[in-house]
Amino acid sequence: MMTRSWQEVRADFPILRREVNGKRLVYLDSTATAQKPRCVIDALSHFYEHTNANIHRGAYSLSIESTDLYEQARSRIAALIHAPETGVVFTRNTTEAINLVARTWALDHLKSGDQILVTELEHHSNLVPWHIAAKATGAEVVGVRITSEGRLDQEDYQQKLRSGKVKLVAVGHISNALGTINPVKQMAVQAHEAGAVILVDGAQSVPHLPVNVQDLDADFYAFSGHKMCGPTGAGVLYGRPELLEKMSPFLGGGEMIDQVFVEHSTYADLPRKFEAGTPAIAEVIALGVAAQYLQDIGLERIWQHEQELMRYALERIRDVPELTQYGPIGEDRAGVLSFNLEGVHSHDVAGFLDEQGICVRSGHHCAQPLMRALGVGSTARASFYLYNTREDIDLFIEAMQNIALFFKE
Ligand code: 7TS
Repeated sequence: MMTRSWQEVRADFPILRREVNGKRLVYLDSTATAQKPRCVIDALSHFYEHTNANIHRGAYSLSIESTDLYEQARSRIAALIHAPETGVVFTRNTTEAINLVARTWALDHLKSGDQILVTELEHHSNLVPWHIAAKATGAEVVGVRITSEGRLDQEDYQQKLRSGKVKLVAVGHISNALGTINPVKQMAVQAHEAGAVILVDGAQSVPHLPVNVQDLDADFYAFSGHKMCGPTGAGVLYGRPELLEKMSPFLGGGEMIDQVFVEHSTYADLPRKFEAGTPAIAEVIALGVAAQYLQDIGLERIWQHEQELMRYALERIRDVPELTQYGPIGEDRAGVLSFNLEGVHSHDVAGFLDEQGICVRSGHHCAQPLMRALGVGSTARASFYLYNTREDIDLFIEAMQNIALFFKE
């Protein structure tokens, strides 16, 4: 395939042509959700215009076509993350994928005296499900500390594993609030040596860099379609098939069964055992299209582009001396820039940027333990994706300089 320029890639995203508050839209919040390319938008309407029928039930052509497209999406996701198809379960999002494990594996395996090891970097959706599971089983949730640079303290991790009580490690691959890339491959080896299974929250990794769940040796890996240019409503849980096989089902109902009697039932083979009810068919199909779109451009190339933008942003923020950035400086940092402007609340920063058509998130980023560890109430956050350009960063810096000046006067 011909290598397309980043300007051509950017042109695939219709929303980026609109204006906000009379200004060119500068979208710097892909960490919250990514914009959608034309092919994904078209896949949704094409499905409803041409194919719409429920899956896995009809003997008629439309239903067979619909089922084929849905299963093709599974193959594309499996190829994207190098997983066997039996290990790819469609969920609504990362949150549901993690809750699935917390409501099945965790309830089946944990008991009083056991520990679930999380970290201070986690998004709330990789904390709260474990709090619920701990309450139900009597297990305890323990957290790995971060260093002052915003990295996981690996000594603390190893020391906590040595308690011998840890049955599950739940860790994010990339922090949504700081962009820290955690050494999850090494952490998986150590978790396994300690007799624990490891769940990796991949919400911020799968959209941005090549991921191979088998090479990482993750037992579970969760991510959301909407952060990787797919529609909302479709996400993924990868689970090691040997583990999924032995797990209790999450939701009961149609689709996930083999035989149903009045008094009891048996369950379908993987992965359908975990897909009860009519799924988000159109969204899953469009997610498959998004996965193909990212693969055609190349995840490694997308990663390099984001790294380049991040280096440029770190260089340019020197022009705003009132700005403090959080997070590690180095190879282990994704395209996420969390910052505060001296004396100005992050919500006000976001509001002023919005007046210039610039979208950034502000607040605690669903990472309250991290905010406490950093000793800040909130931050503003700019994040970069394949459609962002140096010009976006220039406009952002210019606007930040104006905000700083405004608050000085
Ligand atoms: N895990 C991480 C690391 C995330 O960044 C997010 C969403 C989730 C889990 C939850 O994803 P969901 O699709 O189930 O909602 N992060 C953000 C964010 O940073 N700003 O808005 C949502």
